[in-house]
Amino acid sequence: MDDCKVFDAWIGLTDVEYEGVFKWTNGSELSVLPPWAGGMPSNSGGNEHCVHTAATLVWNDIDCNELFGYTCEYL
Ligand SMILES: [Ca+2]
Repeated sequence: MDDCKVFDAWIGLTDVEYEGVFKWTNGSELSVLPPWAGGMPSNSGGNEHCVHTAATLVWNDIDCNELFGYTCEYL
């Protein structure tokens, strides 16, 4: 494979239940210090309740209806 690109991807983190309280979609608490992008989470427009990684691997909250790839946890 000669092209391995980093792209936006959902990571399964959301604050849809309580604004500003981010949890994993399996209900577990966030136990790490999030590597937020500068100024994030912003809840821009009051409608950014899902978190994705940006190209530089920092995290950003954004509208849950955006179309991105996703990241899976390997168990
Ligand atoms: Ca944001």
